[in-house]
Amino acid sequence: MCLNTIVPGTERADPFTANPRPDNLKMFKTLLLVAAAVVVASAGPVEEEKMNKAIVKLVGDGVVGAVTFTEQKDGKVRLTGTITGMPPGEYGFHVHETGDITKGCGSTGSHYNPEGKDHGHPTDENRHVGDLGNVESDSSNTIKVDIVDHLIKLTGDHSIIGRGLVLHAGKDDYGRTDHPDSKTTGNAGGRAACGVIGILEEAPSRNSASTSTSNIITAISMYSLIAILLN
Ligand SMILES: [Cu+2]
Ligand SMILES: [Zn+2]
Repeated sequence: MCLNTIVPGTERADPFTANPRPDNLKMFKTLLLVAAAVVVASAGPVEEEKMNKAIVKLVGDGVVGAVTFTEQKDGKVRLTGTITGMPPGEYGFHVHETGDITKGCGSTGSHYNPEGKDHGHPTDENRHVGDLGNVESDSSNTIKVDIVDHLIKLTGDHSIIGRGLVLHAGKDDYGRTDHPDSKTTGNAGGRAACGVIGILEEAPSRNSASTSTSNIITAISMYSLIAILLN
């Protein structure tokens, strides 16, 4: 007896080909594809991209302020804030290597310098990561901080989280004078105020970003598979 012989009444009923009404089948296929498309569309990240932020409270003798660090989409970090109590003038502003303020601003170490470079201006190639230049105090003894820097980071290499932010009592010479401290500290004088840079807001980790990417890939694969099966 031939194995291929179909005994009447035992044919497997194919839900598509067995359907006597092709209009219903077409509608069923369309609905299935629409449902799959909805899955693909909803797999994408719907949340607005959240950026990392950090904050530091600066405290000194008669000097007080707060500075917020915000990651920008171009990878740079923007510093904004207000510091009061400094007489009019320009003052060196640096990230120092440690967040140790147990002995006041003096224990925050040197300028944060992971690349072993010389002290410089923020736009110099040869500069410490922590070199943020000078900030200026106005006639009402107020410093409005608004700096965008391309070297300091809030995550990974060059992260300044947990380090110290120091406001000096003198002007930073950007490593451009003959003073013996010019190439190390910018001869910016004493430390007028400082604080430890801490996390304010965290962006979702890279892991969850790659998870949502794999969700999209899975959804698109499923959509393609369903489309192929229905044709
Ligand atoms: Cu400094
Ligand atoms: Zn420096």
